[in-house]
Amino acid sequence: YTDPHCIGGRDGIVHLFEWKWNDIAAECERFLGPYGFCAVQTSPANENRVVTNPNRPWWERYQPVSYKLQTRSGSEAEFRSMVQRCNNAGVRIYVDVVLNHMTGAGGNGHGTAGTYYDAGGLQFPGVPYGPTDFNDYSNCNTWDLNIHNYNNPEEVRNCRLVSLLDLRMEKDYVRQKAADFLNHLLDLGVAGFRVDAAKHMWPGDIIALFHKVKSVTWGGQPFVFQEVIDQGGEPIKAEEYFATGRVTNFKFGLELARVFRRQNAMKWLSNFGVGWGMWSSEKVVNFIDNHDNQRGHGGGGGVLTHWEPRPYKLATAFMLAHPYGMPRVMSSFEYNRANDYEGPPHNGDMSIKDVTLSGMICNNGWSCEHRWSQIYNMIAFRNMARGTPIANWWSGADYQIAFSRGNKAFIALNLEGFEINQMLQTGLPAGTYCDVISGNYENGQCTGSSVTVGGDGRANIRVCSSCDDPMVAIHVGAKV
Ligand code: AAO
Repeated sequence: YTDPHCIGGRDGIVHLFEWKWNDIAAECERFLGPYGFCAVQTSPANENRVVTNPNRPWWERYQPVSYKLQTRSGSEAEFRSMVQRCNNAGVRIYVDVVLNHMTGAGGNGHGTAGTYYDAGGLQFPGVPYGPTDFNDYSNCNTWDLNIHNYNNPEEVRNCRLVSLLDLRMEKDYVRQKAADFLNHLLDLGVAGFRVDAAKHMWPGDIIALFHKVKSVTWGGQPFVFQEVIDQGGEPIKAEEYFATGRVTNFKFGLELARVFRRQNAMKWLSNFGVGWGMWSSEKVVNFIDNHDNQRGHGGGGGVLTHWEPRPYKLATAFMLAHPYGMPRVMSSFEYNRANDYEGPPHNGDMSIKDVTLSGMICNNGWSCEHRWSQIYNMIAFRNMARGTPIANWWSGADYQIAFSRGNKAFIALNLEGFEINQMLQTGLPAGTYCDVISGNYENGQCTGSSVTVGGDGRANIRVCSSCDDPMVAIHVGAKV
């Protein structure tokens, strides 16, 4: 379950948070395929509760009503077409799947596909699930059936996460319904899954569930990365989930936030990865921020986000330049930061707004960090550097580092109050290379600055200090 099924040496996921299926399909064709992204993580695809208080928060998508593929992102037909168009563009689709629970407790109504549910009576006829399909006082011992103590693994797995009705995944019937849902997505051509709230399911139940799950249409197990928030300090460990794939590495963004906020010297990054107490490279999906912690949910606080563009771009560039793990780039929408619930840009009828473009820039309230040149150019850097180790590590001062990826790519980053102006070994063949941070490589030319590497692999590397993007990155795919 750890193979991401990337096509053609690509690496790198972009989470197109709350995007509509038609917009994702277009983005695969016009941008993600040409710029070398491996895959898209989508928002949950199955029917969810329509929450009106607050009005249509982003988090309503984490309250399943059924496994019908009809949400504010689009219909099953649109989903199917997206998967086909993205696969044809060489871009894989990973779906965020919510298997741990159904809606929050209490109330009834109709979901985004019009299916009736009664959360008070534990009835979800669209699946169907009934009262015996949920955990209850027989195995959850808290007074209100909610999780209160993360130091008690039984409670975390058998009780309700923020009152969300907790499915009894020990039942074969429940596993089968979840597996049927995943198999349907696989039939439509998806390559993998982000498993929401995996920490709240027993590892053994997830293994049994995946025994019922088929291969991807072109063969091989689906790619699985499980959301397990393990930042140390709790008894549930991410490694309990390795049998069914990778885990989301929540240590990664926290550590890099400290470095790029100048709270921990950049030079210590020389052994970043396993050397920093993180899991092995093929077991992690890494990210600077995610849809929860960028707005204070899910262990939020402390991470860098697009609201702090300067350190955010540095941290993202470091993530993409570094060989450790599989990286995921967040692509956000703008919202009022006082309202952590605020949903995606919407029209008067609460339908989600289209993603529109002016050149490379997204409009209509979509932030599109993945279209920032400093980020997409580093995706190309990463693809070029694939399979090569870190070499030529240099650190001048506490907050000045440089390294190469074999003889394919080289990056230097500076957070000191003075420039880097230094002859450094880049590892690259002689030639002139575009700095892909200050500009692009277009029609054989650099639109930004360039770096000239001599026959001995050395180059005069200059990195500004008080500028917007104090880093320089070059690679063999952008040689003039
Ligand atoms: C909404 C309302 C609720 C209401 C509920 C039901 O907000 O008030 O009760 O509906 O009506 C999202 C939103 C929720 C929303 C939910 C359903 O974030 O606000 O609830 O949709 O609509 C835990 C889980 C983790 C989860 C995270 C949010 O372990 O799985 O909470 N993330 C996923 C999704 C997320 C989604 C769901 C799950 C549910 O990504 O978008 O929720 O499908 C500790 C624990 C973590 C725990 C956090 C948060 O973290 O370790 O496991 O995450 O607490 O409670 C330090 C520690 C760190 C700790 C952190 C915070 O940083 O190092 O470990 O402090 O204490």
